[in-house]
Amino acid sequence: MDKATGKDTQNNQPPGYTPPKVWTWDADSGGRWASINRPAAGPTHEKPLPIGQHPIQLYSLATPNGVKVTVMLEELLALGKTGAEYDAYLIDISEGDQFGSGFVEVNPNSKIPAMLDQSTSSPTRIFESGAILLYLAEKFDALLPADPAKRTECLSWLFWQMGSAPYLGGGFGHFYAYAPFKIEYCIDRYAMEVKRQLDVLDRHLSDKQFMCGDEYTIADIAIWPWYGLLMVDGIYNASEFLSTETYTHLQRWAEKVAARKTVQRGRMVNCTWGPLEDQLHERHDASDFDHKTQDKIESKA
Ligand SMILES: N[C@@H](CCC(=O)N[C@@H](CS)C(=O)NCC(=O)O)C(=O)O
Repeated sequence: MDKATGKDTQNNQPPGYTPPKVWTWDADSGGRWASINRPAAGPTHEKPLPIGQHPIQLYSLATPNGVKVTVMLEELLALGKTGAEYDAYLIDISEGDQFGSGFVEVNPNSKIPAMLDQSTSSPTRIFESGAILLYLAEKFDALLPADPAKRTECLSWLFWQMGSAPYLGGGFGHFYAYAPFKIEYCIDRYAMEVKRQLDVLDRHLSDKQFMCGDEYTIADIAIWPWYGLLMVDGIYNASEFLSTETYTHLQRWAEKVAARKTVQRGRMVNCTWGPLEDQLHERHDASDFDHKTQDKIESKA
């Protein structure tokens, strides 16, 4: 420990490391996403996006942010909103598809999910999962309460999710599951914050069925793929580490949402891992769930 600064540089990684005056990119820093991460925006290669027949074109992958949108579209279709028919194309972020020129035109931030609505007078691009959920809810007048006070509460939770989940994914998930070595300081910092967030949700759900009361809304659709999946061990295998079973109201909500047919369908779209029968790499028609899952495709090959 340096008495003057109060800093413990010997425990730095590597020992004695102090950040230089100006940071420079040292290519591969290790970790699961090291090969695709880079400190600049914009396309790296020419690659137009495919475009299908349906009003909605989705370019995505079944990570929690992607699942929000496929669940939303499946919910809308289940409500009879036929204008929500969609083509879902796979964007493989481990291969750098998010840096293709066509994708960057739809999302300058190079992250899935990104969407194109072809039913407007000129195609409308929408990026950021929260903005996509709000756009679809307003377009189809569904899953967002009409009453101003309830709508405001719903949007507060939607934006809560957008601000909070990076601590769960980029913070806790990264250091607990993906970093090339375990760093107690980082894991402790983010485990503490994630447990605080789980407690926020648990207390809120103690006297209601869904995030905004009795109505299932885009707040549930946004929150479940992160916090609901964490509760049912769908991400990071961390439920034991975080003692998630102690959040009983949240657990009840997580299981109730997980049981929805629309959620089960949404989770399958653009999914490239797990059991083959749960992987629907691309979705262009409702019947694809019956005929085009990876188990069926591979058994024909
Ligand atoms: N705030 C964005 C976050 C999107 C995001 O982080 N997407 C990740 C997958 S979950 C991604 O595309 N990562 C690719 C990369 O970082 O290059 C949203 O909610 O849409």
